Amino acid sequence: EFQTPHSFVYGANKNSFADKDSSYEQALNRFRKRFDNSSVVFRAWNILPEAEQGLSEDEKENIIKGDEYPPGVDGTPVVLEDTLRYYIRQDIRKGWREHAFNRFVSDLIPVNRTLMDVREPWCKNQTFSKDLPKVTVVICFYEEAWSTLIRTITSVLTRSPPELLEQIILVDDFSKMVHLQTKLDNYVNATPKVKLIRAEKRLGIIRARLLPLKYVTTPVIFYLDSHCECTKGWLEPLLQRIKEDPTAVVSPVIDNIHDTTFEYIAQDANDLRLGGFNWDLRFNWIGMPQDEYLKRTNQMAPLKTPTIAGGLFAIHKNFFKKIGYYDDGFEIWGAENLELSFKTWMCGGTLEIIPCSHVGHLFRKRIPYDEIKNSLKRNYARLATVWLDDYAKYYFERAGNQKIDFGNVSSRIDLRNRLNCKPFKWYLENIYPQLDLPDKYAASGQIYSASSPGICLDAHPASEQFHEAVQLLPCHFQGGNQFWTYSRNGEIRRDAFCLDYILNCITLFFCRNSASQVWLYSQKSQTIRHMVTEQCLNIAKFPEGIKLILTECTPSSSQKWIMEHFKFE
Ligand code: LR7
Ligand code: MN
Repeated sequence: EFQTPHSFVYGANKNSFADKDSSYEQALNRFRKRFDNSSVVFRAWNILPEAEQGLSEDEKENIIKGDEYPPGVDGTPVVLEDTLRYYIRQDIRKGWREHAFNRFVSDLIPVNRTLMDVREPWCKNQTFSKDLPKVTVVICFYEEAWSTLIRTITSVLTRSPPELLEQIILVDDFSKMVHLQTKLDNYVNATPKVKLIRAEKRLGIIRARLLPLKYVTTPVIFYLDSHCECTKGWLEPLLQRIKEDPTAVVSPVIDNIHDTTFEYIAQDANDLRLGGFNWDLRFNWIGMPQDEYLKRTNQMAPLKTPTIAGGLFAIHKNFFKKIGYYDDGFEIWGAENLELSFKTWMCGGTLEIIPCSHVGHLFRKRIPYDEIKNSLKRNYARLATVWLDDYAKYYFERAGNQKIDFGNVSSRIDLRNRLNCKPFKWYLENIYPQLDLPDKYAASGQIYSASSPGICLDAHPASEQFHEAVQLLPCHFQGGNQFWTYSRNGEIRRDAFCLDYILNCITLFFCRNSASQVWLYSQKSQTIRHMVTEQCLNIAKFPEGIKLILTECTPSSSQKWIMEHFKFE
């Protein structure tokens, strides 16, 4: 079996690039010119395995060092040559399969790669108290790749003021991958400030986060995902804010580490994203309300946010305890971020994003845990039952009102009562007024064919390839991609996306107040007529199956639709 040479990449590059390189800026510019802003990964690499046999370790390292600058330096993207050898292509595929990101590319990038200082100039002159509270950084991981994990740890160690960083506690959530066993023990033993706790069985991210609490000796805890990179100055502004107000739960600006090229892509400082959610209780990014934005006089000031993504935040140990940590009935993944967000606001704290603190996170397009499907519904049901009051019905309606066993939540309800937390109505009115209530819609639920009952309109939320057509699929009664609302101005929508007709394709696209997104439903004729084309939604039979098309309106039964919960004006 061919052994991938990843391990020498670390050897070769371990100390090859340091922040303090004096000619660094110049070097970087040369580098950029040469590679047109991206680094084509070494040809030397591609030939290495054949040469390998006769080479000493030193010589191997030199081949890799042969290139002036290591790939991914300064957060630049790494683009692979397209003529890679078969075994390398295999290896790339394996990385995607196991981690849902390009592990091969990650493995080429030094674990101590440099990043650009992405902060706005006004952040760089900020002054901090002399006696900021110390922090413990907790990183939970499950089957994480070696290079992403070590790069996360390295970025914390090298970019945190040593006097503020007490320790990093790694929590292994019962991973099986070989590199996370002895090799990791050895790394931890050799690395000051880094501790490792191993779960004895798979706990899921939420319970894994609770595991190290008894070892935390500092006032502040910072939770971090296992595939992140902290940038210069990330820590101080977070600690400063918690020192000022220990009930503030604070998140850095979360930048993107590209899943394919590992490019570090910072958020637009003039349009920072806040956290929101929809009635399916999924987290989403929302824009800053315009009036808030205009009111801002100090661009370093914290931004109040309705929710946080959940993976990267700092919290005072005592406040975390006061609000009852997390619901430890949450399994594997999800819902804990909204629980923390709701109860922070409702039980006396504030939730904020700190514009001067930037941390990159590797966003994945797919969640690589098969187990989450069932646990997610359970988690959401617990969350809705404990925190949403009467509004829980919107979640359950959206989830198809399925009966599911979500365990006992009485201790969580007790907690809420004991803390005397505010009602969810208060939260919605004061903290997240942007969120629409489904009640204001003329219909909500499934849209199904009146002539072939059991056939529903089904669509993925628009993605990069927005031309994915809306499909006709068997109704599954679970909400999800078959949940629609019909707004009083004729949009058939799901959250921020609207049914649209673009380039002869019936698709989902961002709602944009366009006539092409207006659909007129007549309860009498049961037709859905597209305002611009004056044609009707119709089921057409093709050899491959049935498709949704627009045709001239006729009384044909294939044009008859039923909108669930349709209400008269
Ligand atoms: O069973 C598990 N045990 C774990 O320890 C499953 C996962 N994990 C670890 C995993 O290795 C990772 O470090 O938990 C962390 C989060 O899981 P990811 O990275 O696979 O998922 P994610 O980045 O989509 O997770 C987001 O949503 C989660 C819901 O439970 C958590 O709140 C994550 O912390 C959160 N991540 C972020 O907020 C980073 C910004 C992304 C966004 C949006
Ligand atoms: Mn993550």
